[in-house]
Amino acid sequence: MKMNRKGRALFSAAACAAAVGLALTGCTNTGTSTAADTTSATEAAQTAAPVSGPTCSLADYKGEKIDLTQATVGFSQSEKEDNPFRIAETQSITDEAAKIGVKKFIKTNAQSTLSKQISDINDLISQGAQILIVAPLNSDGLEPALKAARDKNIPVITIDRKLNATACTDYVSFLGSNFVEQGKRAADQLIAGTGGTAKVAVLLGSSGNGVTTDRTSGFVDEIKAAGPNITVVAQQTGDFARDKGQSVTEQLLQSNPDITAIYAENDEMGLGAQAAIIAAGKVPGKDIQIYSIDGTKNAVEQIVAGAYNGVIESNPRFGPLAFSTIQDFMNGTAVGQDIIIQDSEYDPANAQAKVGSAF
Ligand code: GZL
Repeated sequence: MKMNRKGRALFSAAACAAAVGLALTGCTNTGTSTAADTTSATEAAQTAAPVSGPTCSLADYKGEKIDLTQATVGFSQSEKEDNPFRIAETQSITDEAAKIGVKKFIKTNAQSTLSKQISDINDLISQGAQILIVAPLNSDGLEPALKAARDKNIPVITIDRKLNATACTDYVSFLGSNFVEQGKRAADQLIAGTGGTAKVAVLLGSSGNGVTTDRTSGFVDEIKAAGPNITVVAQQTGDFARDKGQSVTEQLLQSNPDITAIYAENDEMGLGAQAAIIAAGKVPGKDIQIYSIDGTKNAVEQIVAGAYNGVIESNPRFGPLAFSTIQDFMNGTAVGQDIIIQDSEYDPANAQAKVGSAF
């Protein structure tokens, strides 16, 4: 069977997708050798914006001063670790605990189940945790666990997703990104990359957390403000998962064959969408552009390969900042109630040079 160039590109991509389980990692989609930069990952440490808002001190919180090298620290992770964001986040916390020499470090994983996160946190408390680092699954619902910690004046540092609770009372501080800004920046990338004209499908994250709400509002509001010829033709959740991102995109492409761009609220869904685009006989990054948020190596490599169009970073490496915040807090320093990290971004112009910073 004689294939034209587009057919060859699709075939090689589909074959590659099949070979590597749709990750398309290290595969090229343009038929040219654009092997991604495989230099070792430079751990792109988080940088926080200067604290401007309210603060919280040990005295304010009514906690007791604890020496981390003599302490038991518990970490409650939310989602199952089949997403590089979660893997990198847990690794960062674990590595920093070891680097600091925490006497006892215990980590749990709620497997994306709220009831399990509540029981995990209660278990950490029963095992003697004197400080808790929590990556909340949802913005609401952790109240029973937060109360259990509060009753023992155990300080809770939240990372990653923000709780609908009271800082410096229910928890000490929130460390995380500005998710509205991430959505806005993704919209700006899409507007620039499409030349201002596109029919866009939005792959929403999981419901019940502020990350999805904010990444959606930031994106939609920026499209309204700066993309008059950009039309959002569909919004559907892919639950931050690759397989669901693929299945939802397959359906959306059938019901909206004129879609020319995808905005996925995390890279895993964006990579699932890429597989669906290939399966539909179209060329990702060209026939249908893809923009997402996180900064995983799998996605950034696809930008290098010309089969993906933009990624806004959501840096998961909270270890150093979480523990430096705890150290300051224990030394009596008033720490910010909201500590907002600054995120980088990847596009076709910089992806080759910056892929080593992806996770
Ligand atoms: C963001 C985090 C999000 C990631 C997704 O801080 O909560 O959850 O962007 C993950 O990859 O599912």
